[in-house]
Amino acid sequence: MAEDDVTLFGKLKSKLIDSKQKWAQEGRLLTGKTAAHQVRLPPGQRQVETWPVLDLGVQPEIPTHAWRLFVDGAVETPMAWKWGEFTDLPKTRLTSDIHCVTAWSRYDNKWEGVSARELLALVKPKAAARHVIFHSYDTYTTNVPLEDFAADDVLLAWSWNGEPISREHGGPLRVVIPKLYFWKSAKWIKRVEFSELDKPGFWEVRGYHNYGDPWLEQRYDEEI
Ligand SMILES: Nc1nc2c(c(=O)[nH]1)N[C@H]1C(S)=C(S)[C@@H](COP(=O)(O)O)O[C@H]1N2
Ligand SMILES: [Mo]
Repeated sequence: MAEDDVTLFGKLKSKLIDSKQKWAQEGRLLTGKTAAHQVRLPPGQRQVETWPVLDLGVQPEIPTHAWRLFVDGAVETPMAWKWGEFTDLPKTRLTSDIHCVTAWSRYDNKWEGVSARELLALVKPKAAARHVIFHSYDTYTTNVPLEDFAADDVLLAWSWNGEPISREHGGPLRVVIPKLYFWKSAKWIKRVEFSELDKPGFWEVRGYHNYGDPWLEQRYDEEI
């Protein structure tokens, strides 16, 4: 880790992280049920109207003039964008549900941003690329298979329900991957890395499932 990262890590909510890690060890919230994707509410979830905030206790402030997005790794054309360049890319609007591993689900969130498909067409992953690793401004990381990133409901969003995404919810730009638990949707995204090898992220190395399908209730790592 860079020195900056170490300083930032020292400030993280270690109590909160410890207790979420303990949930994984104890298998808390598991119902033992699974549900087909046709069922809107995945097993063990409850619908909420609010939008809870979950993070590591650090909400980085990235003014758009200093903001950059890097897309690199196993791609033919690595790219970097400044804010205005990124928001000039072709836009996508999508509506999707959020399912957080802490058991809340929030329906009908309207997003605007750049679709993963658009991004893939620009950077062209190499044939050997299998995984996508998200790196965020708060040092958070999370991993998904390339085919899940390539799904047609995935986007890098700057707007939620018609407003810019607030800092606490990951603005200026966050990832949205509706079919996986929301910890896979990195807030404050800084770098999208394509990789031949998988690289389990912040929660994935702390007892959470490597894939995280809400309908299969893949909350925690089975090895624990
Ligand atoms: N960069 C970053 N992204 C993150 C997190 C984080 O701590 N840092 N938390 C994850 C978790 S556990 C969840 S549930 C969602 C929460 O997003 P929200 O605060 O907008 O509800 O963001 C995910 N993305
Ligand atoms: Mo979460």
